Amino acid sequence: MATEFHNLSEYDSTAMPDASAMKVGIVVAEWNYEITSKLMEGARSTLIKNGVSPENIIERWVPGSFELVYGAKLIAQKTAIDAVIVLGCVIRGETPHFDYICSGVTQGITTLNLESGIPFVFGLLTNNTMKQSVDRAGGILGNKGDEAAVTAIKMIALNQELSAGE
Ligand code: DLZ
Repeated sequence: MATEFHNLSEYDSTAMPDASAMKVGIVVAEWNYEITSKLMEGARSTLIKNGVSPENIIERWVPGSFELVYGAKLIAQKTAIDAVIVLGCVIRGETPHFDYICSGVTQGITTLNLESGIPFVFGLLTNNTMKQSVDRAGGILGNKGDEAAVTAIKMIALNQELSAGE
C-alpha cells in the first residue's frame, strides 16, 4: 500500500503580509529538546524568511510545556511584541500526565487569546510516539515551527488591519 506524505508546513509565500515591522515572541520548552530546538529553528527561520528582523524576535526557554502558558503571559506583559508563539513537544507515556499537560496548555493559551490584545499561537506537538514528533519537527511532515511562524504573521496582520480604523 502506497503511503502518501503531505508536508503540512507548505504555504503560499507570495500571499504573506508585510512582516518587516512585526515583533514576535517565541517561548519554547526544554523538555524533548531534540524536537523543540528544531521547532524553534523552523519558527525563527520562517519569521526571518518572511521579513521579520532578527532583533525583533524575542526568544525565551521554559522548563517544560506546562510552563509555556506562564512564559507566554510574561513575555507579552513585559515586552513590546505583536504575537507570541509557544513551542513544545508532549509525548504520551504510561500515565495520564500527557492529558493534563496538553489540556492545561490548550486551555491556558485559549484564555490568553481571549483576554489579551495580541494573538498567541499554539505550536505544541501532542504525539503518541517520538517518531510522530520527529516527522513534524523538520521531518517528512514538515515543521510545526514553520506553521506557527506563518500563523503568527497572518494573525498579527489581521489584528493590525482590524485595529487600524479604531
Ligand atoms: C513531567 C513532564 C512529562 C512527564 N512529560 C513532558 C513532555 O512530554 N513534554 C514536556 O514538554 N514536558 C513534560 N513534562 C514536564 C512538564 O511540562 C512540567 O515542566 C512539569 O510538570 C513542571 O511543571
